[in-house]
Formats: sequence, C-alpha cells, structure tokens
Amino acid sequence: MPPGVLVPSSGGSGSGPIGSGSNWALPETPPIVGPLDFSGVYDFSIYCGDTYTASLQFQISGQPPTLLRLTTTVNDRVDATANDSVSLPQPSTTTNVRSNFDSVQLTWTGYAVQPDTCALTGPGVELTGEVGSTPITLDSSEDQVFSLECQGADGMVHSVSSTLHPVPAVACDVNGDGQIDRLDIALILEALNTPALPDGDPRDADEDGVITVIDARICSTRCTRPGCEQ
Ligand SMILES: [Ca+2]
Ligand SMILES: [Ca+2]
Repeated sequence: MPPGVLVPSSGGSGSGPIGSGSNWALPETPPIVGPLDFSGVYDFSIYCGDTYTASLQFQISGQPPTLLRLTTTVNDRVDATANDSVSLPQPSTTTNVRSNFDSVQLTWTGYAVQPDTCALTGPGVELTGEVGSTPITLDSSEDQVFSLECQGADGMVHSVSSTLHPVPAVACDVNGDGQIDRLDIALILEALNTPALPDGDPRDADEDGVITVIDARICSTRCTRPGCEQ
C-alpha cells in the first residue's frame, strides 16, 4: 500500500478509495485526507522511510459533519485557514497582506452542505458554489472581510470569515517574512531589469522604478541576520 492512502478495510462497508495523501516532510503539516463521505471502517497506513510503520483504523458512522473551510493563500503560500465544523470551530482568521505586491487567492470548500446554498461574499466579490477559488485584489488600505456561508446538511447555517489586513511593504523584505536575508536577495536577482510595481515594491530599494543589481547590493547591506543567512 502506498503511503498516506486511505482505503476501506476489506471487511468495511466503504465503497472504494475516498482520498489520498502523499509524502511529506516533518515538521510540515500532513496532507488533508477526505472528506469522509461513506460510512464504514477505514484503515490508514503510514511509514517513515523503510524503518517505521504504523496503522490505525477508525469507523465513520452516520452523516458526516458539515465542514466549511476558507483558505487564504498569499504568494502561493497558505497563510491562514478558517474552519467551521462541529468539532473544530475556527470562525475567522486575519492575514497581513502587502496591498500592492502580494498575490492573494481565496479558496473555499463546503463538505456535507445542502446544494446551491454556499456563497462567498466580500468587497467586490459575490460567488456561489460548494468549491471554488478566486484571486483578490486589494484596492483599499482598510481591512476587508470575506465570508463563506452555507446551509449544512445538518440544517444549520454555517459561516467562516477571513480578514485581509493591508500592511505596508518593507523595502528589501521581498517575501514578507519579517527578515531580510539571502532569500530576498535571490528574489531581487530573479527580477533584474524589470519594472518595479507601483507604490512600494520591496525589491526596488532605491525607488528608481527598476529592479537592478544596485537594489540587490543595497538590500545585502540591510540583511537582518549575520552573513545574510536565511
Ligand atoms: Ca524576507
Ligand atoms: Ca531600483
């Protein structure tokens, strides 16, 4: 059995594979498996290299719980996830984004919800569907709240929300992690001789409108870690 693949046990009542995981490196969060749409007994296997193996078995019975998930991705990196379910209430998250530089994507999923009841709303956004994804462009320095609301299979209205909190970009901190290090320098070098984005591109340290090797030199003198290590 490949690692992280969730299948019904031989004697269970599940009907075929219901999800799959993949290899992941600790301490990263393991992949999410599911949703568990079928009642039955399931086996899950995990191994670390060829040395350690483990398995667990669990039973799903009755109606799967309603679960809403609204994920904020900033520059292709998951920055915040808001969940709503019976067992894991997490109604709202807040994400700092640099309004003129970060690329923001909202992705949502509703499990065990009633058809045609899900809506994602927010400034300039009105979308429907149980699953979806949309890019968000910030056109204001004010906080912007996006909410996902669905009628659950349990008959209750569920909702989650995420707040995008615009923050100014810091010159040279290109990836926005609060540090200036070799990762930022590498991102500047990747963009050499391209125009800077308007209003505070952190790669354009000398603010001349073009990303050049001079910006890389300036930023390398501003490294916040010894030797500019990451
Ligand atoms: Ca950085
Ligand atoms: Ca420049």
